[in-house]
Amino acid sequence: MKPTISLLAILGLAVVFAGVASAAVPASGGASKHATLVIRHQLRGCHAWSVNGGVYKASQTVAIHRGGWVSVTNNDVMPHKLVQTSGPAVAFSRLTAGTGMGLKRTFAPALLGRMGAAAKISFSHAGVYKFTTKPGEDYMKGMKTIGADNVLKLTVVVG
Ligand SMILES: [Cu+2]
Repeated sequence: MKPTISLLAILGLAVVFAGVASAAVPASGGASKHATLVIRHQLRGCHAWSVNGGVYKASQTVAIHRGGWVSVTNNDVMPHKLVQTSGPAVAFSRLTAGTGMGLKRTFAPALLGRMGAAAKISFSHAGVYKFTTKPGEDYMKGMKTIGADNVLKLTVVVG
């Protein structure tokens, strides 16, 4: 009987280890090198953003490999300034200043001040980073929305 009991014990341990291994994989299906976010204007809540073409929501979470990056494109009808609220220091760089409506003056890379403006946030350290945006004035008058304006939030988990 003894060998059978130890075999059962080994099988039990194997199940435990398999459980630990699967728990270590993020629900999103794993980290990637980069993620692409797009901010859009919408009637309810004024704006929302999507990750890699997914559902538009106010709050998003992405998992990124160390050394990876997140890009944010602003297609809203108002500027959005990217603001980091926690985590190690990051570097913002401009992908494009945008070509459509928006600010006539020059602006820093973290300020997405024209329609189509895009910036890249690079992550060289592991950690949990949090961002929000500070919206500016509408580019044109008469934009109607329903409900309070969404506060855009982004959590980036870098491993
Ligand atoms: Cu908006």
